[in-house]
Amino acid sequence: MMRMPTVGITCYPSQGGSGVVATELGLHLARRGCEVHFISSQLPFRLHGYDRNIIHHKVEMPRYPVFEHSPYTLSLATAMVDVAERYGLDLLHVHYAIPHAASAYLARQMMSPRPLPVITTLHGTDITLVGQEPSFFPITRFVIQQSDAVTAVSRFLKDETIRVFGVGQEIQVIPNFVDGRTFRPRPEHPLRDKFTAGGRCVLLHASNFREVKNLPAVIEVLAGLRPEQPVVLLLAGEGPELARIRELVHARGLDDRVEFLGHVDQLEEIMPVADVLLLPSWHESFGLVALEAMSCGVVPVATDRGGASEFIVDGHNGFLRGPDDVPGMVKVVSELIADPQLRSQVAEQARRDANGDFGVGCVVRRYLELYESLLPDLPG
Ligand code: GMT
Repeated sequence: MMRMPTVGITCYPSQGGSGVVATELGLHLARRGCEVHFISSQLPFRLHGYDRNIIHHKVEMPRYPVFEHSPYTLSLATAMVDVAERYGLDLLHVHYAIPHAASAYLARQMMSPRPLPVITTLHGTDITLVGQEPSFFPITRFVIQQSDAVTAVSRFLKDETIRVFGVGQEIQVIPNFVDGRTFRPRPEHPLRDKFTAGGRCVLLHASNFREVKNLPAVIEVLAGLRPEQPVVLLLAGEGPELARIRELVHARGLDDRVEFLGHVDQLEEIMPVADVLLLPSWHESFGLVALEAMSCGVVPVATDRGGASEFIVDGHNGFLRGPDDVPGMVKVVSELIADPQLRSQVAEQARRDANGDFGVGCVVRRYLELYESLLPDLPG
């Protein structure tokens, strides 16, 4: 029997979907017997505690007076080679193309002739926004073409990658996943009483507060509800839009209906308190937070632009609306507030669907199969 591969994983360590997916994948691979080496600028934020199969390697970035900016991409490539040599990595799996796939390409060249297959997982804005900047476009295309395998988190993202970059090689769709034991309904949640006082329905938005998340629409949905509808909106996260959104909440006279929670490290601790998740982004290549909400039995009302429609079936396990269709979102949320039976019916379906094809077991197996296909000679 083949031994389990020794895997190097690189991701952004700060809050963001791609770092969450990479870290959770690493944790689950380690549980299945892989030795996993995280190589990144900081400890990924969901990686805490000791695991005998996981080692984190911090990328050192020397300061030098000549450098205006320390060349992280080069330091990362050097760290990848160092870890590959010291621990006998079988492959590198990088999450988010820029600059991680470029560093991995360099590392593979430096290791040659010893093979070090590179898998690049595309997450979203690396293709839909950043990668299309003229200064990044050619190198993004190049590193995608040079990867030994490329995966995308949705069919939408795969199609976008082919359309925008005109790349010809195979891109495998391996969707994001959720662990139903961590993200689960908690009807007896100690915070529920605090937020549901007076029979209030709890709406939640959780993100990194960037423009693409379309936060003004979240506030306008709340403003569009009738004053007598009992509701509270929880806003979890922080980012560049936060100050503007605080002002908007105040200007719309909604201070007493909104709670700013700040950065929440472990979303699973607050998510089950909510009834409805609002995610009206201008686009989402996947929308992991909506899947996590579904697993907690929270009804998603999400953007119809991007990959969320690959796991949300409108009216069945959640709702899809255009990012500028505020009246449409208000209508759906009003119906959910007024009809607890509809809410629980959709929520139950959401929980079931999130833990089927998008459950951690199914998806981690698919990554392992991909690794094995690239390592036919892995010794026993
Ligand atoms: O936009 C974010 O929230 C962060 C970003 C990232 O790469 O860290 O998220 C992207 O990757 C997530 C994980 O695959 C997806 O669930 C998000 O939909 C995607 N964001 C966008 O496409 C805007």
